[in-house]
Amino acid sequence: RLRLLTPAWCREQLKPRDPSSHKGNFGHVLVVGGSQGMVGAVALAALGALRAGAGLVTAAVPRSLQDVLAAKTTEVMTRGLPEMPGGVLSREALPYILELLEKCTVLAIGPGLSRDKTTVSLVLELLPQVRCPVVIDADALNALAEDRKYLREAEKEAVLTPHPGEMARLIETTTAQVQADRLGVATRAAQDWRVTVVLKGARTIIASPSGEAFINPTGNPGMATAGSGDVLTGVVAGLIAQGLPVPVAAALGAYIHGAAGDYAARTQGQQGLVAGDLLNYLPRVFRKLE
Ligand code: NPW
Ligand code: AMP
Ligand code: MG
Repeated sequence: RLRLLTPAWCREQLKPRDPSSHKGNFGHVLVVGGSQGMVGAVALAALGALRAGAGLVTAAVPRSLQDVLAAKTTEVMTRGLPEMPGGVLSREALPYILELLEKCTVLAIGPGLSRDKTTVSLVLELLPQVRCPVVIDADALNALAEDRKYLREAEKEAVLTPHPGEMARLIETTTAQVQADRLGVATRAAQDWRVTVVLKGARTIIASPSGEAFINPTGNPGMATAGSGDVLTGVVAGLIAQGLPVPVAAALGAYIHGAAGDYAARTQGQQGLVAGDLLNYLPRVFRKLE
């Protein structure tokens, strides 16, 4: 059951906005990520969620990064969390994140978190307690690669968005092995762990726990640039926030993210494309699908 994503399919998934709707109708995304030197990843994810139409976005980062994040993301609400020396999240952040989640529709976790040991243990302790859908990316995936209990055992509504290197860590193999059987790797992981898997890279594969898989035709090598994936994480979370089923949001998000990259490449070329450009082109993609 492999389908090619098409504009027609994407159009069917997006509903017009009720004229009397308000921001509370479009969900609240919580982004948890960041560490000293990687606050940009959180900014890109948070703005990606807003550009995908989320009603509200809160981004929570180590306390020392909060002001910089706020300055970079005008429309995003920011929170500073307990941190360790070195500007990484400490385990004391756990109750604060759980409290923030009470008001949120979806959690996106991982961009820029770092692979610090304490942060890894925070992620591993947090995930089994999350009751809303969750988009797991970047260093949150690397945390799961150190302890797969959550993937094996937990009841969850989750999207994993690994690039081939992250997927290789998760299944203890090499990037080359992942690339040699992208469809097989993605579909097996989705079924084994009962999650939606977005295996990124040229021709992204989206595999759902039910055994359905999509292949994404959009995107270009101009998107092989720092922060591209962080934008995707936000877009998928933003679509989930608006009530789309998790596998649909994952597939639609991958298509739209790639299409934004294609717009950017058409007007500015591939070479100079940066992840922030994807944010600027997202509205055009949505308009074309409206
Ligand atoms: P190789 O070498 O080919 O075996 P890492 P990261 C592979 C944050 N960022 N096709 C490839 O492996 C992130 O959010 C922050 C094939 C490559 O060497 C994370 O938290 C930014 N292989 C953190 O940085 C902007 C592929 O994976 C290795 C592949 C680390 O994330 C940047 C690299 O993966 C960044 O987003 C493909 N398509 N793609 C910021 N401004 O704050 C990847 N690989 O070691 O997990 O490092 O992805 O940079
Ligand atoms: P990350 O490595 O997490 O920053 O994610 C990179 C993003 O850019 C993913 O969404 C990839 O699918 C996309 N991307 C990277 N290289 C290509 C490529 N050659 N063709 C299409 N999309 C790409
Ligand atoms: Mg990434």
